[in-house]
Amino acid sequence: MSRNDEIADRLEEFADRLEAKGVEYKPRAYRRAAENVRAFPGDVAGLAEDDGEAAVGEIEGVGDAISAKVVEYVETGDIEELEELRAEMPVDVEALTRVEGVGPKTVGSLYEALGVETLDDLEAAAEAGEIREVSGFGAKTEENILENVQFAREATERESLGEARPRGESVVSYLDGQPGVERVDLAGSLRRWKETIGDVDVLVASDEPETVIGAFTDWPEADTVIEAGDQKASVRSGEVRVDLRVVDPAEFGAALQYFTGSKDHNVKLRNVAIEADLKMNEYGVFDVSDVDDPDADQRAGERVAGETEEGMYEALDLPWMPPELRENWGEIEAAREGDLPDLVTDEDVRGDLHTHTGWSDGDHTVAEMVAGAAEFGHDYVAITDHATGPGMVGGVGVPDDELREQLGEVRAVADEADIGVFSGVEANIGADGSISVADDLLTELDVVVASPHSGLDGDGTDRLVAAAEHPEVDIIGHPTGRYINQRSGLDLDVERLASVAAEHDTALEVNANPARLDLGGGAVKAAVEAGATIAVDTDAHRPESYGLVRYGVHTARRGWAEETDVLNTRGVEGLREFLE
Ligand code: DGT
Ligand code: CA
Ligand code: CA
Ligand code: ZN
Repeated sequence: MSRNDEIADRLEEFADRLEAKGVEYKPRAYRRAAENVRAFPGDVAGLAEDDGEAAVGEIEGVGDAISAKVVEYVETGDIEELEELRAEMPVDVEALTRVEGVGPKTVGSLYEALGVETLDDLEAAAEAGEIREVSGFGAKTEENILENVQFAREATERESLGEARPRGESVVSYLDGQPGVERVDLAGSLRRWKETIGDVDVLVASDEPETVIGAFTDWPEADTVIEAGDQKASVRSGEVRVDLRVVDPAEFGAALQYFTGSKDHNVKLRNVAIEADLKMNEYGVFDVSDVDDPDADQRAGERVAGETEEGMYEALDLPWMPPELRENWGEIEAAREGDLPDLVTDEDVRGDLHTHTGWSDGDHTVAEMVAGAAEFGHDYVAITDHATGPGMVGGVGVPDDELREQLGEVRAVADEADIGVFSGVEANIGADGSISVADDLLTELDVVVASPHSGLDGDGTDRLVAAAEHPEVDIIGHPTGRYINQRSGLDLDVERLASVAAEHDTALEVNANPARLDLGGGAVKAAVEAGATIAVDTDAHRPESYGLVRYGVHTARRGWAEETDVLNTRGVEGLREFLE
């Protein structure tokens, strides 16, 4: 988490706590300030340190009162008024509001009526039937809470990949080049690009563990040192726990393999080793055929591998496999058969087929979004602003007549652009699977993304199947509508959806925004197996977001997608063929 995110989180907490108390208007101001601080291109904390309140107050949406609080936070590490609010109503507002349907106002009411402070309290109150007795609440709310509380509990314990990945990369680049560091790499779920991360695991190969541990605990982004030993240490950086292990360079490959996991992958591999009279662990692979008691010593037997990860797999007669595959979803069997997929890479992606401009809820013009795509290195981009329809509240959606007007602008930009520019729309999929844009307009547009934006619970298969069958729909956008750690989205029979999509030449999206990653890895695997084409798109609302595509690519890799499975690895001509 960047320092901007950290400040924004505090401002959002402020807003939540004010709202829980029933304060009007002010929460909106804090939320708006939080949003602008989060999106601010510079370092707000640095600005506060160097130039003080006045400079912070220059940020859009940040008034005098809030800029003073930002400066106070940067200087002291907390905000007195916020601490008072916490003392006044000692609720875990962040955890509680993670329960779908529970907002700050609900938190306030349940605290006043029942003394609910934590997720455990909330669950207990719902189970006891106490919530339906509170005025303004009903049995439905209570059921909803019981259904969603576990999801929220897990969410509070795990960070999103989008938060954790930059932290992990930052610590790796910091350690790389520190004295004594021979090799450094990420391990764990972060190296596997899992969509949520329990903690960040980092491995260093070194003969000077003390020096390395010292450098690690001095990492400027480390807020607190949780523990520091001879070979390992843990720090907290923002919301993320970072675990470092320092290992003997001769055993780095073994440690990297072991600590990358997943646990299920490792368990399966260890059995493969045992069958071959080998012992595999975090120190290496050892031939134990002449050893009486292989368990007596971790390094018993003759070392066959350990220095490199490739060597570890080779010792088992297996090819090295990309970390994204290591979930025991069949990769070891596939490796034995020589059937591992040749995974799509970041470099394979040639364009983005889902982007927004100021015509809907983006911040930029068509020309700016196109220029951004070109600068990112794309060969083409599709402009797909929101249509009106179910789920488009607050005037975000663009009515059909304005979309027609926009089409003129997109075509004009396309004439001037150095890259391919496709006109498009992001239509809404209604509860009955209907598409929220007139057919004759859809026909005129190059790319039609159709996405669910409302009614995002229960089973969505029929709805999305209907949309995938629509002759003008090219891509189903963020199919489940989930928000990582916030809402689980629609349940889908992915296999059925994917086979219909394949039949109708409709692609299924991997929305690369790390708040979504939708479809996720497991669903991509089912979709690809059923023959569907995948589109990896960022849903960019500003040019800086094109870079998020890597989160989508690695999610597609977790789903075994190859270059040929992904629509936007094609060149302009290949893409046109698919769209027609
Ligand atoms: P996370 O942190 O919950 O997102 O997931 P991981 O996979 O990063 O798990 P973590 O941090 O507990 O441990 C890192 C890796 O170390 C894990 O992927 C596999 C390995 N590992 C940890 N504990 C065990 C274990 O008890 N058995 C085996 N075979 N491997 C383990
Ligand atoms: Ca981990
Ligand atoms: Ca760990
Ligand atoms: Zn979108």
